[in-house]
Amino acid sequence: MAAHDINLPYVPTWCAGCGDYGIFMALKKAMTSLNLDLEQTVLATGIGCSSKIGQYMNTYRIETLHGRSLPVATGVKLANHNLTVIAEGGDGDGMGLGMGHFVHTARRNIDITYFIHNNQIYGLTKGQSSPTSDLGAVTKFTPAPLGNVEHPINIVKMALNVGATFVARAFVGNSTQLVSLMEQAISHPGFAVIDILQPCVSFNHTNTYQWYQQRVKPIEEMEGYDPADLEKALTFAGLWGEQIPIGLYYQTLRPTFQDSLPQLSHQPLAKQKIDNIDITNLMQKLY
Ligand SMILES: Cc1ncc(C[n+]2csc(CCOP(=O)(O)OP(=O)(O)O)c2C)c(N)n1
Ligand code: SF4
Repeated sequence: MAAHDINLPYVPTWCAGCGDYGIFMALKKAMTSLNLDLEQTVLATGIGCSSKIGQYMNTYRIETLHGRSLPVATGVKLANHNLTVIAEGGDGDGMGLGMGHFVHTARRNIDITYFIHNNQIYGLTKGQSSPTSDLGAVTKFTPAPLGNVEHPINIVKMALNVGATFVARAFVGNSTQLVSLMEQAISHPGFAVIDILQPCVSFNHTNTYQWYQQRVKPIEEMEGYDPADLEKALTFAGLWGEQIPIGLYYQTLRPTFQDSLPQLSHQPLAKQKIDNIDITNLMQKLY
């Protein structure tokens, strides 16, 4: 399979220069190098510019309600855990309406991969502040001189605190690292999260490609780096400003949800026989 085999015959409608293009290219490269079977791969997105990625990919895919990619992805994975399940969406989608689902997917260690396109703004609805917008960020919704007064959510810290077993931060301008992290995340058995820093060239004029280029630094070059150490990962996650570490913050192994339940672990639900199940009594009660 080549990356172009994943394309559908539609032209993406993202603005010229949008970081979503780089994430789209990186995902296709990662899927190609892992030689994923497109018929065994499912992509679940929310709603937003970033969530349109599913409209352009020749996998099984579903564009869910805003903030609902993770519960749908969870359902797919638990029904058939032979599938590779990837969820994707924006920072608004994942850290706003989707926040409750994010927490529970992580603590259950559902074996899915979650790529968050973090542009620190609501792109599709044209530039309101999002849960990851910096303090003081001036947007249409949070005008000058005050800007955004709400404390931002740090996706990496949040993922570490609620039990995600693979946590990384990437920058779309460092494609080689992004592809490699995507490959590792998809291969990881458990809930894997990548916070992908992605410029919105139309509505976020602060966190630009240049702004990130001046700040991002490979985490493995930083003193004391140890991706097996949760406390260290949390310390690095606190760095946001002059230096922003990018790379794998933390990885650990613990039983996934599907492996913890006997009714799921021996065989996917979708493959289990149902001809010996009689629901007549149940149906009678419902009438
Ligand atoms: C329940 C619900 N609330 C609000 C909306 C409107 N809405 C659509 S996309 C979006 C925000 C998109 O921002 P983000 O998730 O950060 O993605 P981006 O467009 O920046 O990639 C909102 C608020 C909606 N579709 N459904
Ligand atoms: S509005 Fe922003 S996030 Fe949406 S396509 Fe344009 S540049 Fe990308």
